[in-house]
Amino acid sequence: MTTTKPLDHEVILIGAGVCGIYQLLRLVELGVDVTVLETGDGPGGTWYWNRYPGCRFDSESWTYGYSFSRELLDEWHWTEHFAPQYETLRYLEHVVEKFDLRKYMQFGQKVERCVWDEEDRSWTVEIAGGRTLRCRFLLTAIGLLSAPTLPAIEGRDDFAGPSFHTFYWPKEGVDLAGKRVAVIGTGATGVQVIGKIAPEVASLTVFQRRPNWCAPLNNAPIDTDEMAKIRARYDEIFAKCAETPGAFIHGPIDKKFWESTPEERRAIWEELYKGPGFGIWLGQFREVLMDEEANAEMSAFVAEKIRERVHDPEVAEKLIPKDHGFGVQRVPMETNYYEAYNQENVRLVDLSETPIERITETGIETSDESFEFDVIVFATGFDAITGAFDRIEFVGTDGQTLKEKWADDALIYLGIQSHGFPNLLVVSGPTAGSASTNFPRAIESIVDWMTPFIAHLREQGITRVEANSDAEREWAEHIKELYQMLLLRNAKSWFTGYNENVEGRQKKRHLIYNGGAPNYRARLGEVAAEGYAGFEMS
Ligand code: NA7
Repeated sequence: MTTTKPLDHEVILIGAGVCGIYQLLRLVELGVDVTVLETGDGPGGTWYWNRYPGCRFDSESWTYGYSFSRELLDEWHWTEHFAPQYETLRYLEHVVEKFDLRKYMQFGQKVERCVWDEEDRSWTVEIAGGRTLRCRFLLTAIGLLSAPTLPAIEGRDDFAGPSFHTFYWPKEGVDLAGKRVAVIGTGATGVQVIGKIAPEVASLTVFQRRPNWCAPLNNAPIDTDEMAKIRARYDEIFAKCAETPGAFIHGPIDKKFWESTPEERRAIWEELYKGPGFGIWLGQFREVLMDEEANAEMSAFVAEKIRERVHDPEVAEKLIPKDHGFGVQRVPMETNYYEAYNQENVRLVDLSETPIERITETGIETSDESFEFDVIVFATGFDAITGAFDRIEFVGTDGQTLKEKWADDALIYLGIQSHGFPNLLVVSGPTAGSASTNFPRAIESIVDWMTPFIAHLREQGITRVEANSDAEREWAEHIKELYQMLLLRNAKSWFTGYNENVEGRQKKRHLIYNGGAPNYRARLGEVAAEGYAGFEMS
């Protein structure tokens, strides 16, 4: 099959975030003619967009950087164990400059529609503004949490002052000092914002629909000596991340929950609560995330902590989740979050008692009160994982769109390719190993698989590759089974693709690979060893 219309590029890669940057680098090394289309005005993806106060890693910084270059590891100094957004953005910009990748990137290019041309075995990519580009293979690195969602509250656009979703926090910054601020939403983002801005604003009113189980981040600075020690341990650090299910430095302990005494369990949790990052969530007994009873005991421990930290018992009770246990939704890591509620200028409004009725020109009205604000912050989350795909119209064989195909659940073999969408390769998306893990670690695994796969296609002169529908169905079954192992299957959160603000997303879906990063990696390896089983190539 020959292409009758000229191709602009062999590969178009959408997205210049953590995933796109590394995939680009490897394609350039391979000698592929590739261009990157990115909506933002610079690289960085998540770390380019989310500029809200308090935005920072929940992964240890030194586990989040790319591992492929010793030189890069040796020259970069993370200043904190959990780096703030601006430092991470600087890091990613540094990677782009160091490896001279900017010349392959086109910024301010919002992809709106991608259409498969069966005759030519190519994709036509339509960019906002009317430009189109054609390529043989289309790769997406469009982010897992890059489609922010605003709540459908009456009068949302009536507010006269500044109001924005945290994802679109103004680049030039917002001076909140002395302002009356509302924050709607208490997920990982809201919790970071609240802890950070509470001390500087005149008043902060938090509108909470459902509380989350939050735990202390326990961040600390890294000085030159400590950074040198971390550098010396990089091999050991990445080896540890390679063996844990979440690809974090924290993995489940060997001790069995039911073989330890309540006192022993408590002592372990006490230590973890004082320790850094996700240790309290992912570095403990496996059973806590799998067994209702074990989970209830752990939840009671964390509830006690909340009661200790929040002075007003009524407020403390409102901050303790009653509809789900610890760790079955994403655990927001906090700094000063619970203490913020002890400040005179901070107030919690429980929307389960007094729901928001409307947003007005001057503030927010609940069922029993009218509030005036200078700024309203929406920390209301994302149309997670598939949202970014839904916002681009991908038209595959027979005119079917990906959005239509994924209306009920995401069907995509290995999280890499969806049947009916030949030559469309997803580097980061639903059901792959990246969504539930320390992102760069999982991304490196996928890119290190994807790159030889593309090399194979080129070497063999393959111009069309499509995932087999049987392989796709089996993978979907496997993904569903993996959900059954974990309590998170019951959660109404982005882990199950649930979002009240998006039409049709009030139903649980299976968007995450819950089998652990090592198993996902092993599966990719087997598929490659079997000559890319499950992919039809011609
Ligand atoms: P999340 O974790 O999805 O949190 C969104 C929050 O917004 C959550 O507390 C929601 O309450 C709340 N929300 C959503 N819609 C409304 C309305 N209409 N009214 C009131 N409150 C609402 O998103 P985040 O940005 O915090 O975190 C996403 C990920 O980013 C995080 O996991 C990290 O990996 C990074 P709900 O719980 O649905 O009742």
